[in-house]
Amino acid sequence: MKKALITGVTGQDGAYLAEFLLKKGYEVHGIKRRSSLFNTARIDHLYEDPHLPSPHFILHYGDLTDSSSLIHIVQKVQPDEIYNLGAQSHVQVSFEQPEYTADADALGPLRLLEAIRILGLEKKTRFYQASTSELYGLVQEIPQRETTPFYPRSPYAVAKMYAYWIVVNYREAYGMYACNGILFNHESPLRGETFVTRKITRGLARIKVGLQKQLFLGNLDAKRDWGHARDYIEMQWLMLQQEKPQDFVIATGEQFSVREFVQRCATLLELELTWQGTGLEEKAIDKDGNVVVAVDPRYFRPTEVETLLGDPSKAKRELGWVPRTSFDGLVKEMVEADLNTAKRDALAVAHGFDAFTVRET
Ligand code: NDP
Ligand code: GDR
Repeated sequence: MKKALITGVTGQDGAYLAEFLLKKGYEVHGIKRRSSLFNTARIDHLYEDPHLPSPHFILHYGDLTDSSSLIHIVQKVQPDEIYNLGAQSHVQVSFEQPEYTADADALGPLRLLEAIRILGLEKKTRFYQASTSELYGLVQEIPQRETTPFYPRSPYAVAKMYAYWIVVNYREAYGMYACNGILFNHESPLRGETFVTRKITRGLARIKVGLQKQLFLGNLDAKRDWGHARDYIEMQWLMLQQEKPQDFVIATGEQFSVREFVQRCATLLELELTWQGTGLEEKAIDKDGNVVVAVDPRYFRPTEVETLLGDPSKAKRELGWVPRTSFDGLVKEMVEADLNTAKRDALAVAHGFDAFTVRET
């Protein structure tokens, strides 16, 4: 039985990947951080009683900023594959916590690669690094492919650029099987509530059932190449099953603006929005004249990535990978999931209970 170790197992991709690998028959180990509240909601359905004779899903406490915890875990697990999905993954937050972001996102992967080396596992353990389209930042070519030059535009992207190159360097220097998946934005009902897609599906669903009045957003003109996380994690696994390690762009090849994402969700929810004004004054108004979506400069970034569009042809050509979920399919799945939750919360409120709320970021 193959063993996989996933950092960031409590995140969106970690949850999908853990489930995927368990179905493939792997023994899956995940690293979770100590937190004062439970942080395993996305993987609770995979939980196995550790008292059972041979559990297939095992969690370990650790942190990407703590080498000793990583070395201990890698030594104990002796994984065939490590998927480094853990990161401070919010671009805007990285402007507020640049040093921590560099520690977790740049030095974290270095610590894992060193753990593999220190333990003499270079020939056994294959390594996947969650690289990102944010590396392209101020884009130098449209669409972006594996050979497009990088121009990172945030502390997050700069940290991920170090990670990208240290993976390439360890592959070349020590012959390690280590790859970068340069993944464009991918979303799902499990997406964190402060990323723009989930913020929109959740916010508009709550507005629909009367739990919230307005949704405040930043740059409505930003364009992204949005895919479904479920499709993208399959590619992470495929990258580690090849004869030779390589880096791949994973994207849909289609892009939409944040405004278009809002509009698609509003249409599904029958909110009948009309757009007015431009720039900071832009708003979307419903048929009763209520301002449903407004712009808040708090959500603008000091340096923005205005447009991203990926070219996944290498992945298609060499791995036979094509994304399965369309943009409309993704939006529909996210809206339906958030509408269900909003209806449940509205029912709780109607019966005098507090509905679960999330602060905006
Ligand atoms: P999430 O933010 O949903 O998950 C991040 C995970 O990393 C969480 O499990 C989090 O733990 C964990 N984590 C954060 N800091 C540390 C730390 N110091 N030590 C150990 N674990 C830590 O991200 P996604 O699942 O969306 O993304 C997965 C990876 O892919 C990330 O590296 C991200 O940067 C990258 N990526 C994501 C893309 C996307 O569109 N989703 C696109 C391209 C790259 P906790 O739950 O405790 O917070
Ligand atoms: P991104 O995702 O920065 O691309 O990083 P995010 O959803 O945060 O932003 C996408 C675009 O939407 C604009 N935007 C807003 N963003 C947020 N979060 N909140 C808002 O209110 C808002 N209004 C407009 C942003 O300015 C941006 O242009 C994600 C993360 O998952 C990274 O970890 C990953 O590497 C990249 O995708 C690929």
